[in-house]
Amino acid sequence: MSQTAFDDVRRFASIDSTNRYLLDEARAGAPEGVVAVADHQTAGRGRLGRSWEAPPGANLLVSVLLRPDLGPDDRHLATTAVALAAVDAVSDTTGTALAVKWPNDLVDGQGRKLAGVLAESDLAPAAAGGLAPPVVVGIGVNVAWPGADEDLPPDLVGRAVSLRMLGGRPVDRDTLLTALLARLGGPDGRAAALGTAEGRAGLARDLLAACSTVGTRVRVDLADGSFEGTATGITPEGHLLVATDGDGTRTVVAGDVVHVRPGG
Ligand code: BT5
Repeated sequence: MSQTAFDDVRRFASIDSTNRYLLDEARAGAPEGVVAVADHQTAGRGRLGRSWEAPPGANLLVSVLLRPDLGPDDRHLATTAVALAAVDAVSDTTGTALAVKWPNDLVDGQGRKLAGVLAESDLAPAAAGGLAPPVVVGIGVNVAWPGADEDLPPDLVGRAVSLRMLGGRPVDRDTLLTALLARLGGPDGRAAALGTAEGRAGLARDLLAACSTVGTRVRVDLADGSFEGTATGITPEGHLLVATDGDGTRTVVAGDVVHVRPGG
């Protein structure tokens, strides 16, 4: 079982993207457990070419390098592991309870996004022999920015929130990072759970328990079309089950999703 410590923390005042940095390190043979954290990203990435906004010095911007023993169907659980570690870390440090909006957002009780998770893998044969393929999982957590709705670009007003706006116990970025890495690493951490069938089942169970999407009406936008229905559950691999209007239950795979929005 993996007992990675996540204690090789590399800090950057400014970098294009901590995910990009760790993917390059992974291609050069870096082991599981390297962490990259930045005060500022000049090209912070979201999914599908979208961007991640954060002014310098305000928020937690961090990526971790995993080399989990996961099949292609289970890969979404790497995102889940980091998302759940972050939910726990935010609760530990601020007392604030968050939910997971499937597939990759942490949201408050009003559905406003407090954090986003981006997993990127490189399935090419490892540069250094014998290493499992890397999955770099990055998370941006809004700690101090936005301070209020007025700070946000118009398209994010009412859709984004920060720990500062939520007003729990004040927390600094380093304290939150330490809590996150503690929840992720070690024998009982979320990363170790990726390595066993029992651990993966536990991640899927905990995702279901934390997930604000299940039980709601959703519109699922895929690259080749959209459909509506009611989200009814999460599979053991972390996929979303949606009872469609007239087309039975569909299993939605995170990698195929452009958006999951509230349905009509
Ligand atoms: C995500 O993508 O939510 C994944 C974000 C991952 C960011 C981390 S930071 C460290 C690491 N290094 C990187 O380069 N990235 C990772 P997605 O689901 O595609 O959401 C992106 C969308 O969220 C944008 O198009 C905006 O609408 C919105 N958004 C951007 N910045 C935001 C913020 N600070 N808070 C809330 N929403 C934001």
